[in-house]
Amino acid sequence: MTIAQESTETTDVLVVGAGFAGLYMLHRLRDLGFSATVLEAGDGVGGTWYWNRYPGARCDSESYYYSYSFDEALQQEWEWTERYAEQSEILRYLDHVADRLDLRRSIRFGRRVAEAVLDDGTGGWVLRTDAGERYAARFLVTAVGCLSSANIPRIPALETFGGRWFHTGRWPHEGVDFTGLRVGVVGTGSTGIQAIPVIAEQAAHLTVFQRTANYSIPARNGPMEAAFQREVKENYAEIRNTQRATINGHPFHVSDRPAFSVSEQERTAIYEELWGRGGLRFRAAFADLLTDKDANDTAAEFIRTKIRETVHDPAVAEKLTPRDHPFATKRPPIDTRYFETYNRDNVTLVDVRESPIVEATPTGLRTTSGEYPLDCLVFATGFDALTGPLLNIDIRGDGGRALRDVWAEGPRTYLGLQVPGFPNLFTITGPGSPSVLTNMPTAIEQHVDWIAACLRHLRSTGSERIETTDDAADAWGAQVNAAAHRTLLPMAESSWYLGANVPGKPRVFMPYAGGLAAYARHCEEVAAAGYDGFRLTQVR
Ligand code: NA7
Repeated sequence: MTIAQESTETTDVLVVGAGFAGLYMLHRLRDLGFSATVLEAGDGVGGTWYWNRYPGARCDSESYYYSYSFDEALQQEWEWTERYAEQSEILRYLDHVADRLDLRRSIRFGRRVAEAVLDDGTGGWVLRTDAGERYAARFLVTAVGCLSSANIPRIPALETFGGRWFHTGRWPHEGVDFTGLRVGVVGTGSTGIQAIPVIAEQAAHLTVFQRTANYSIPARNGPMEAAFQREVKENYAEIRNTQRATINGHPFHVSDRPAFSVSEQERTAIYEELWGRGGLRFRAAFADLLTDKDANDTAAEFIRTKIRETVHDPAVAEKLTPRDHPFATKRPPIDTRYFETYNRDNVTLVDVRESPIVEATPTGLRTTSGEYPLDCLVFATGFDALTGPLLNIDIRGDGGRALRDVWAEGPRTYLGLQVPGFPNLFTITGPGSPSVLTNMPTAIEQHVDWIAACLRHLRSTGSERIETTDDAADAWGAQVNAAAHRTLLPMAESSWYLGANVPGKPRVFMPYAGGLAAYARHCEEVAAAGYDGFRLTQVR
């Protein structure tokens, strides 16, 4: 054994991360008879749902389909309690899965991977944690999530701020009591929109620092009705098939009628009906909302009217009205009484595009329009999405080349699954795959199943190395770019899909916008053609 030194734990496969992706990957690997270890930075399973414990944290996809589909008994026995599960319920679910499948014995908790180096001699991977422990395996699978690297704004003099500050994605496990406090929230993305109404109810005063006004649809959360739960369970096979057959991995299809195929009156009635039902289905109202700007304008204007109707102060309503990007070209949030929150006496909205944040002070935040006194600050400022979680690890491939250098101009992958020059490394929901444009568990299951089948193929053909080629990655990159430009998505210039939220990050549209079903078909064809675009090397 040359991959490992004596103190190195060695397995066939190493998986980094024990969220939805890592847990299922481990289960599939075990099923296939591979030895595998999962390295997880947290002290428990859950990934996203382990770290994001901020007030109001819940999933924007409905609970009955934001879940695993691979285990019929699991989906029959688990009882969701709400239409949208809150963070603690999803964490309970993942804990249950880990116990049920006896996964914990292969997971090393509290291990943050700092470095992953391809051993040129053996062709395997050697990982080092930040505590200096070493792990080795022939194959490495990253299951690090797309939204796990916190984006903390560089506010001058933040270290002088006398109160506590938090990022929503690293929320203290013991919670935060805002009673009697003057709280500032920076950010009005999906997270801020969930947290703001809840914090406003507890805090003495809440000041919201908004950079970009956002479209948001009411979630209409509520308890999971027993009859609906029964109906879902009876029809799970069909529901899962629909999820796999759609663009976003949801159990409903985007309408095939264009927005202007109906009269204005009918269109408004359709929007009203979907607004009343709540949730992400609103985006599926018409076929062309994401491809035709005029069609999109009809949905955008409908939402703007709702904002004006809801928010009593016209000046505040105007600030909350999104105008700089088409509807759903940034991740569309859903909410519970978000716009209504601005009618409260204890809530102030500050537009930081109009009056930018200048610096933190010992007693608050100063913008160009003055100082706002605060006892604590909440950064709902999102993530260094997709590439951040991978680049936080110093990944070195062939010839010691660093992924950070290889991706200096933006990510380059084949299918979001592999990177040329990084053999035997698979990236679950990596950049270039549909990932964040979908219901994540559905995209994760598709990737894990594909990787598992690939590893089985390598074993059965006596192959010890798989590596994608430059040509395949270039061709795929062109397809990712073309798919994005067939939509309006690139029009949102400040979107994290483009990396625009992180100063200095290259502007490249990262997820594959051609739809999950088409993507999965393509991956199947690649495998069926003998792993077209990959080079497989047999054992010598
Ligand atoms: P998002 O969607 O990236 O939202 C972050 C918000 O924070 C957004 O309003 C940003 O404004 C704002 N932001 C970021 N940096 C700053 C600075 N420096 N100053 C002021 N405002 C800032 O992250 P979320 O956590 O809300 O959602 C991420 C995903 O998590 C979501 O899609 C769900 O899947 C769950 P901007 O729009 O960039 O102008």
